[in-house]
Amino acid sequence: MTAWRNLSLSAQILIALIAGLIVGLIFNVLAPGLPILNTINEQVFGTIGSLFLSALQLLVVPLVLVSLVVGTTALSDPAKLGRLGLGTMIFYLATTALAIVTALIAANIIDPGRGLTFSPAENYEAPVPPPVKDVLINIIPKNPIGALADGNMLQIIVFAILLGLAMMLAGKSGERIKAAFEDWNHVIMQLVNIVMLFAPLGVFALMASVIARLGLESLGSLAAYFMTVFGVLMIHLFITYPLILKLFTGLNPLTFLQKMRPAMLFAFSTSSSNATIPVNLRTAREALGIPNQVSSFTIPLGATINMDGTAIMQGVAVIFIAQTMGVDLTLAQLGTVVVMAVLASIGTAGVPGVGLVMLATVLTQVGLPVEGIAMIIGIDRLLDMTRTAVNITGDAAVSTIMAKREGVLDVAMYNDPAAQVELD
Ligand code: DAS
Repeated sequence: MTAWRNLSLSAQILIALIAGLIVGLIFNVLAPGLPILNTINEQVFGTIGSLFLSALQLLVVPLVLVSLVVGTTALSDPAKLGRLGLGTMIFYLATTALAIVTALIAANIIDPGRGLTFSPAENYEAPVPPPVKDVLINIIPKNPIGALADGNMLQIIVFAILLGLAMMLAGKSGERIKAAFEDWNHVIMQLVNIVMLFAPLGVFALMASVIARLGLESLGSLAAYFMTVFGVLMIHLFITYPLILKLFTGLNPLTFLQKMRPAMLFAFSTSSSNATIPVNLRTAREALGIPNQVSSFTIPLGATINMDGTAIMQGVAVIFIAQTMGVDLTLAQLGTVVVMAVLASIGTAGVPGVGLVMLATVLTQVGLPVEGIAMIIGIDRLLDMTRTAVNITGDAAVSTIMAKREGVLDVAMYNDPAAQVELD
């Protein structure tokens, strides 16, 4: 037991994933001759998996409300709304939107969910999407408490943003409430960590349950999903970021990627943008030539509002889950996915697994059942490590662009191969 406890959460989840695959395959092969296995699968694995998915959903409303209020107050802080602040936010939101559009296009071309039929309940009915007019009219909640109770995510997001803006206009009272929300945000992050402690058990049960039900062919679709997300993450990392760096700074983007390696590795190992802030700050100041006056604002802000890698996973996951349920998302629904992923990433702090919690938000908004997460949760940790590395690289790329545009980038240091960060 102590050996297990000494393992990192990523290692525990990886072992749970492999165990779930093996047990699921055994059940899938033996169940026809041993019907009792179906009962065990549904009653035991199904129940544990549903409990874990419910725990993930439990986090969504408090996480979105609190982290978005905190995110909005940070964004609307007058001191930060100068040219640097506005420029940084525009670049962060634009790169995230570009990331998810790339993901949606790639997923629609590759069709990773093709051939896999997954329905959370036998009598699953694909929801009829509300017309765009209704979505827009209903975006402002008549009753914010009702929006929270119903988990109406777009209305919660609008309410959180308005509340955050109001706090910035409310002087001392706003300051006190903002401080309270910042405390709540810290508590909610601990709640995410508590739920993540059960991730190995949840991943094992969900993988065993899905593989027992869907068999080997589902592994093909899961591999297609994994490779689609991974492929778009690589496009964003090695094509999109170098292109925007070259376009907006004229600097050699290969130098940037080479100097980002320690921070990328740290983010990959921790699956946490927040934990990587110190390393990313050191990389900005000691290797990329970004002065403290810029990096001390752009890097922590990016760790919170800029999650390009997460948006990529959410874009592919929504298309994958819709495909396995035979749902063709309309253009309006795809637009909602882009808006939801960009808005949802604004407040969400960078801690392990938070992208999957936010995926529940996006799925709910386009009428897809959260149970679809059961198919992809097993391999999500591997993708979380990769997308966190992409998230923090995006933060450093925009920071480099902003420092160059402000005319304060130390170009000599940027081009100096000896200027590196060594992870001690
Ligand atoms: N692990 C999150 C981060 O730290 C990303 C995610 O969960 O998608 O950026």
